[in-house]
Amino acid sequence: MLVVASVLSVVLLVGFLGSLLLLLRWNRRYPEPRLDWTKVDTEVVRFPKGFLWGVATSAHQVEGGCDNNNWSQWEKQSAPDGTPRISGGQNSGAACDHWNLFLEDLDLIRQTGAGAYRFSLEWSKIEPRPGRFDQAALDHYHQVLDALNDRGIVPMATLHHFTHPLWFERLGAFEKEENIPHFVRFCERVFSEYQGSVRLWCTVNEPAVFATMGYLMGIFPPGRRDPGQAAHVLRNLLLAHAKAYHALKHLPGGESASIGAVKNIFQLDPHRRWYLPDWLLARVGDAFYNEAALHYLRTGTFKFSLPGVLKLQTMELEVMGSLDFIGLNYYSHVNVKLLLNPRNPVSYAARPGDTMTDMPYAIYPEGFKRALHRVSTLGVPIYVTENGIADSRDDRRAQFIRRYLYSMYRAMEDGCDVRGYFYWTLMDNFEWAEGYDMKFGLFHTDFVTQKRTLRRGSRELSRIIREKTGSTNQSQ
Ligand code: GCO
Repeated sequence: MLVVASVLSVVLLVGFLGSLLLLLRWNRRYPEPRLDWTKVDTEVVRFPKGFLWGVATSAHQVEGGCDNNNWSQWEKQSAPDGTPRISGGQNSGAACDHWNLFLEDLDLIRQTGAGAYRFSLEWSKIEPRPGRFDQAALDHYHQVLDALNDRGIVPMATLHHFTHPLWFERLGAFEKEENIPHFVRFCERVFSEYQGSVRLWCTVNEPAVFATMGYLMGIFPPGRRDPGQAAHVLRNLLLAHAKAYHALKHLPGGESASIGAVKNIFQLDPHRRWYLPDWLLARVGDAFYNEAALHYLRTGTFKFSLPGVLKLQTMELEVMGSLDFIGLNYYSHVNVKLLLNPRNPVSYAARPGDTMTDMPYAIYPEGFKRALHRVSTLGVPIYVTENGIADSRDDRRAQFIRRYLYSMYRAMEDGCDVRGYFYWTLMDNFEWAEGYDMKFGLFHTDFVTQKRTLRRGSRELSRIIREKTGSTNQSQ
């Protein structure tokens, strides 16, 4: 009797709170904020002097010759139903041959007007066997850093951007907390090597993407679909970040280095404003994808639960206070809709009328400002470590740049402490499961001749950097 009464009161309470929430938003057409862009003057933007404008890449996506990591193995495999892991059976192969063409590519950065470069150090090349560091690979990145220095380009180095050596993958990678010291040892080695030339360091890239794609959706290696494992991997990656952060801070040069983690934010917004299950679904998805990491970084407590499926709660105080800055990667949001189809219970379809990118998500600049406000709650400076559009026709890129930068400007006006912006990406490259089909580059890459050609739409970024930076009407 008592049980029935408590269940009923919970249902009533949820229903009451749900209706209240929806009533509060009754006058809005959509649950999420939307601007009428026909009324917005994007030319009002101004960015402070010293604002860091950059472009971003990652090793596996551009270097070529990555044949000893978790992705190189994955690219050779097929899914259980026989379909290749990468769209069209492609593999990263020679990629943009950036390993050999980096001098020319760094000249291209200058050509865009940007003055910073976010790139990643390929762990599998530097430490091909546990504890054995490859001098030629270490030397290579010294050459890259020297070339950046010669060109006056500020480096930002990422220590883990989705790839790690095969030996680490075989040990169970970030599935196991006891593997974290391997990552920390790698971080210490490369930090000691390069700290004289690199001030800005990103430990891990997008832990929630890594965990979701690899362990929940099975689209990235190792192709699992296990919510419990996904939650553990997410937590372990963030813990690995914190352990690396403290280890590096204790090394010579650690105090003056600026070390952060990179968080991707994709808002999960309810598709139907009036339908409570969509709100609940959005809430659960957001709890895993966004809030678990932010809460862990803020409080040192990692918690995630799926009623009846899993409950994970741990506390590691070292995670609190492990950020000199937060890197934000922002592209878009998704609208989630609960379907009455047990095989396929969630739809991520965009709203009718949305302008799509070539990836399966819409252009949603309003979300950029929301995401900046959200990561501001961490209380540390922000670098936008990625933002960009896959646009093979190059007919949306210029407007994308204008509107997203307008949103960033508005967030800064509101007080968000944004110190820099890195465009994803310098040139078309290997877009993970999508292979070479997605064209995110400021430069088009011809993968036969390795010729890079500046896209017309990309000039908008250069124009804004040139015309809108360093005016006096900003207090920062
Ligand atoms: C990611 C990575 C990048 C992607 C970029 C475009 O988010 O997956 O950080 O490596 O290429 O985001 O999707």
